[in-house]
Amino acid sequence: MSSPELRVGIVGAGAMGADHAARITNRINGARVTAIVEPDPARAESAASLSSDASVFPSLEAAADAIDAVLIATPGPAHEEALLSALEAELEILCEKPLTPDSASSLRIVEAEQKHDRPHIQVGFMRRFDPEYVQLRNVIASGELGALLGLHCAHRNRVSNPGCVDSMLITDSVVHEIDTVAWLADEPITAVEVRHMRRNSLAPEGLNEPQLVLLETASGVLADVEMSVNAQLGYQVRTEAVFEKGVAEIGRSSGIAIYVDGMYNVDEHQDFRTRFATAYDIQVQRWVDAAREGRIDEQGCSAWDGYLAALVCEAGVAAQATGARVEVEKADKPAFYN
Ligand code: ISE
Repeated sequence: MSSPELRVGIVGAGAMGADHAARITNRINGARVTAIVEPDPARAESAASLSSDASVFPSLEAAADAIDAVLIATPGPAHEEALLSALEAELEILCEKPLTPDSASSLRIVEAEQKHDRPHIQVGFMRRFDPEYVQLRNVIASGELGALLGLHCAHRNRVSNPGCVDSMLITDSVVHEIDTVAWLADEPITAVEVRHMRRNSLAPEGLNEPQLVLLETASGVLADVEMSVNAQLGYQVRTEAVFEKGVAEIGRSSGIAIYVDGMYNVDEHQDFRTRFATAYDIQVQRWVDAAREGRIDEQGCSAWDGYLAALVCEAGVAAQATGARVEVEKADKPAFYN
């Protein structure tokens, strides 16, 4: 049976936290934002003003009486502290990707979670809720096109974020393909290799990209990911899946099409918040529905899957540095996550 409306605290009110505050207030049923925990007073007030029920608190502990659940949207390095304190308070948790920035801290989270009666953490890999990704996963699982052989993925950002360095192409961006490839193929990624394309001279000095990342799964499905963070053209995320009997494609530009002056123009996204707006909405709604029933959503990314993604990222960063194929450290899934 569902509990009354879920009172959600948002930790971290930067762009993503504010986006989620507006989403929960305007589009999600069964939840309201009651607390904002954010050290920057202007950001905190601005996010709190989006909901008539929200107050600003100096810490998660201080907000404890006002919330049943927490949405963590701080930068990755602050996730561990927030996750541990939310677990301690037995809150339901949606944590923006990545779970934490490295596998050692992710393992600490997984160990702390297992001290509870059931999983409480969902990691915000929102592509699992994108309708086209879901359709593709169903096609793969149905076997109607035969076995899945490989995937061609393109992940293009318009311009890189300030401070972006090579390793972040893996840990901040390809981490999405790392989660979705394992989820689509329904098996773990076992090895990673990274090559560099000819360098884009429009990338900031020192950034060596685009990169071509090869993800290999346990049964030999090979996913090639073109990762460009200065693609200029807008924001694109596309996947072509190659099967024994055919090919499936998702992520085509689908904005308004204009035919004029001998040209055919289709609107393109500029940012992941619009490209994946529907996926974010569905993800948060399903998280809320599950949390009100005292469980995590089975389609979402568990803390265990978040830990596996951290292990693959580490192999990826090592592969970037060496140019060699790097195997991913094996990890046996605890029964707690079955
Ligand atoms: C950003 O943090 C995201 O998560 C986006 O989905 C991704 O496309 C982008 O590369 C990241 O910087």
